[in-house]
Amino acid sequence: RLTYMKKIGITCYPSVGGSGVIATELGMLLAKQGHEIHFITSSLPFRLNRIYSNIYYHEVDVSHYPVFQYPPYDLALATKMAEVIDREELDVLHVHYAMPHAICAILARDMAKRDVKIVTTLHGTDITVLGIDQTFKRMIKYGIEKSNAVTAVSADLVKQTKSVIDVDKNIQVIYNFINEEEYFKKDLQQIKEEYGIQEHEKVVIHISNFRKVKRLKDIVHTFQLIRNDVKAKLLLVGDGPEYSKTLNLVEELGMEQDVLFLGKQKNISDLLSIADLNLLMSEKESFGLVLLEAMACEVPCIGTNIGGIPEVIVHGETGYIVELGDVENAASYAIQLLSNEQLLRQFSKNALEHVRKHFHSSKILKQYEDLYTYVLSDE
Ligand code: GMT
Repeated sequence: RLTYMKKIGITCYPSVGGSGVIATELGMLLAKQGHEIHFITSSLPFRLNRIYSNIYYHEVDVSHYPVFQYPPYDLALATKMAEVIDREELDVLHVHYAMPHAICAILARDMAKRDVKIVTTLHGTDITVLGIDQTFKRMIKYGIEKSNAVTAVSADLVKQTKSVIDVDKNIQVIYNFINEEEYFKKDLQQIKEEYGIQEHEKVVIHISNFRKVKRLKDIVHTFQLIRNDVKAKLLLVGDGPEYSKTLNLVEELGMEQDVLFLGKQKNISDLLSIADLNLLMSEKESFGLVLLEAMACEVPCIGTNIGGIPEVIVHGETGYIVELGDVENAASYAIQLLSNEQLLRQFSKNALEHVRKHFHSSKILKQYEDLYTYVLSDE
C-alpha cells in the first residue's frame, strides 16, 4: 500500500447528533483519500448511506447473559477493538468521546499485539456533564492523558476541559465541518407553500434534539417577540425530552398557527433552504454543528454567548451573539435582520463565505490527516 495510506479505526455513538455525524463524515472523507476505514460501533452509522470498497463496519455485539445485571457494552467494545486492531493491522484508532470510548481504546491497546495510536476527539458532553462527577472525572482524565493525541471541537472546550478535568495534555482545536455536497441552498420555494407559509412571510428555524440544554422556551419566547413586528413562522425541527413541554408553551401563548412542529427530519438542508434565520439559544454547546449547516445554506444565525458558539458566529457579520436567556436582544437583532432585505442578503452571503473559509471540509480533513501522521512518527 502507498506510504501515506493508513488503516484507521473509528468509534463513535453512531446515532448521536453532531459527534456521530462528524465521525462518519470524516470516515467517508478519509476513505475518499485512499485510507482504509474500520468503523467499530454498536450499529451502522446512520450517515453511511452508500458503498465504499475501503470502509468496513465491525458491529459490537453485547451478550445479555443472565449473570450480568448490566450488559457489558464497554468491555465488549474494547474486546472488539483489540480484535480489529490485530486482524486488520490498524495504525490509528480515532475515538469520539473520552468516556467511554477513549477508555475502551486504551484497554484494547493493552490487549492488542500491535502498538496502535489512539486519537481522541472531545465533543463536549463527557466534559461538561460527566466531568463534574468526581468518579468520572478521574476516568476522563486518564482517557485523555493516555491517548496519543487529543483534539477538541472548539477553543472553549479546551479551556473547559483544562479547568474541569485538570489534565496535563496538549489538546488541539480541530473545528467541525459539514459535507458541502449535502449542505447548500437549493431553490425549494414549493416546500414553503406545502407548509402553508406565504411567500412574504419570513421563516425562523430551530433544529435540535430538544434536550433541556437547548432552552426551547427561549426559542419560543424570542419568536413570540419577533412575531409582534415581522410576519413570520417558526419551524421547530427534531424531537426529544422537551418536546411536549414546548408544545404546551406554544399552545398557552396561542401561537399554534405560527409555530410548526416538524419532528425528526432527514433532509435538513432542504428545510434550511427555505429558512431566513436560525436560532440556537443553548446553555451548553461546545460547538453547535447546526450553525455550520445553516450558514452553508446561507442562513444567518443568532446564538448565545456560550461554549463554542461565538467561535462559529461572527457577531454583526454572519449573525448575532446574545447573552444566555436574553430573548429581548435576540428578538431585536432578529427583527433588525428580517425587516431589512439588503442586510439579510449581506449576512447570508457573509455566512456562506465564513463557513467556506474557516470550516471547509478539505481544511479540517488535512488537520486530522496531519495529526495521524504526527502520532505515527512520534515513537
Ligand atoms: O448537542 C448534543 O446534544 C449532541 C452532542 C453529540 O455528542 O453529538 O453534541 C456535541 O457535539 C457536537 C459535535 O461536535 C457539537 O456540535 C455540540 O455542540 C456538542 N453538544 C454540546 O456540547 C451540548
